[in-house]
Amino acid sequence: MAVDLLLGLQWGDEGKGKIVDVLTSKYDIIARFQGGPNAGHTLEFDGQKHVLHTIPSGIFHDDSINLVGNGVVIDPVIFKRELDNLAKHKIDYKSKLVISRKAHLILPTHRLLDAASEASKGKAKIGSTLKGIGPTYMDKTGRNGLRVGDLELEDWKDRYRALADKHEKMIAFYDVDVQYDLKELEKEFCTAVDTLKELTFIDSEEYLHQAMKSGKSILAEGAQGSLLDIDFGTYPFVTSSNTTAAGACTGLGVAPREIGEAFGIFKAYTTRVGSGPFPTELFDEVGERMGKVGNEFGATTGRKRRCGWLDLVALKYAVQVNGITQLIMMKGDVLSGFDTLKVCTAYKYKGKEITHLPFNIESGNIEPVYTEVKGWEEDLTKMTDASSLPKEFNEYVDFLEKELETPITIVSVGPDRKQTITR
Ligand code: 2SA
Ligand code: MG
Repeated sequence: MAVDLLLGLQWGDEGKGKIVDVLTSKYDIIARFQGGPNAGHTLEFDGQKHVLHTIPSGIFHDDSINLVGNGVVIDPVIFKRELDNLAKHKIDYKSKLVISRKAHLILPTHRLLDAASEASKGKAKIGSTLKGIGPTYMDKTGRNGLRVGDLELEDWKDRYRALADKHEKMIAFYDVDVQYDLKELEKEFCTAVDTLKELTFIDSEEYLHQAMKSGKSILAEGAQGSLLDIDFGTYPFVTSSNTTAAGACTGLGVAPREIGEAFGIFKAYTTRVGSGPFPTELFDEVGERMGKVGNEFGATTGRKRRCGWLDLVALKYAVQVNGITQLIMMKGDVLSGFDTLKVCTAYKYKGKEITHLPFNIESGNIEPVYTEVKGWEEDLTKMTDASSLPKEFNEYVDFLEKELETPITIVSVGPDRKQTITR
C-alpha cells in the first residue's frame, strides 16, 4: 500500500485538519511528519470545535492509529495540554497514539530563544508563533538536540541540563529583554515529560514499513503550507521544516516510490499570518470582509490573518513542487455575494509579465495581474450535493482546474464535517 499525502498549498490554514478528519475513515494510520505546536488544525463536528497542534487529526476516529513522526518537534507541555483536552472529551488516546523515538523535543529554553531571536530582529521579525520551532530545528541540524528516545535513557536529565545551560548563555548573548523563571518552566516541563512517557514510543520508520507490508493504508498529514517551506517558501519568512511532499519522506522514513496520491488543499482566496511578502494581499474592505466571513484568526496564536485574492502563480508553483494529483478547495462559501472575483494569473515583475514565482517577491518588486471571474449570490453552507452548486461557482472551479491542470475533487462549503462535497 502507498502513503498518500495531504499538503497545504498556500501559507497554512487551508483547512487540513478538517479534511484529514473527513478522509480518516479511508486510512488505517494518520501520520504527522513535520512542524510542531506552531500548527493549529481545526476540526468541527457534532456542534463542537477542536484545535489540535501536534496530535494528528485522525484522533477523533475509533479505528485509526495516529503517529507523530521523526520529522515533528514536540513540546511536552503543549502535548500534555492536548492530551488533557482529549481526555475531557473521553477520547481513549493511549491506544491510538504512537510517537517516533527520533522526534526532537522542544525545551522551555527553545521557546525563550525564539522570543529573543524575534525581539532582536525588530521590524524584520518573522512573525513566528514563538513555540520554539526555529531553535529546535537548529539544534536538530546542529546535532545538539534532545529526542523523544533520549527520555528512555537514565541520564536524560543531564543531557537536558547541558543543553538548557547552553541555551541560557545564548539568550543572554541576544541582549534583549526576555523575562523568565526557568525553575517554574522546568517544573512544568518535567511533569509533562512524565505524561509523555506514559505513551508508546516506537521506531516509527520500521512500524510504517511493516504496516505497508501488511496492506495498511497511511495518510501523511502536512502542517503549515508550501509557501512556508524552508527551501521553497518565501524565505526567510518561512517555518523551519520542509512542508512540501519531500518532507513526508524524510519526516517519516518512507521512500519516494511509496508515495501514492498527493492531495493539495487550498482556500478559494489566500491568507497569511505572520510577516513576509503576499502579492495579492488586500488592505481594503474586501480583505476585511474575507477575514470576517471566513473567521480568519490564527488557531494557535489568535492573530488576525491577512487576506487577499487567490494567487494562481503561487498555487501552480506549489502544485508543481509537490506533484499534486488531486486538489481540494476550501471556503468557497466565504466568497458568496461578490459580483466579481479576482484571480491573480501573472505577476508584473521588472517591467515584464511573468507566470512563475521569482526569487524575490517582496512588495514593490511585484504587482499581481488579475483575471476577473463572475461571482455567485447563493449561500453555499447548506449545500450537500454537487448538483446544487451554483453555475458561477462551478465556472470558478472549472477555471482553476484548467489553469492548474489538476482535478479539484472535493469542495468544502463550511467548517463542519458534513459541509463537504465530492465532485
Ligand atoms: P514558526 O512558528 O517559527 O514556525 O513561524 C514561522 C512562520 O510560519 C508561520 N506559521 C504559520 N502560518 C499559518 N498557520 C500556522 N499555524 C497557526 C494557525 C498559526 C497561528 O493554524 O493559525 O495561530 O498564528 C503557522 N505556524 C507557523 C508563522 O506565522 C511565521 O510566519
Ligand atoms: Mg492552521
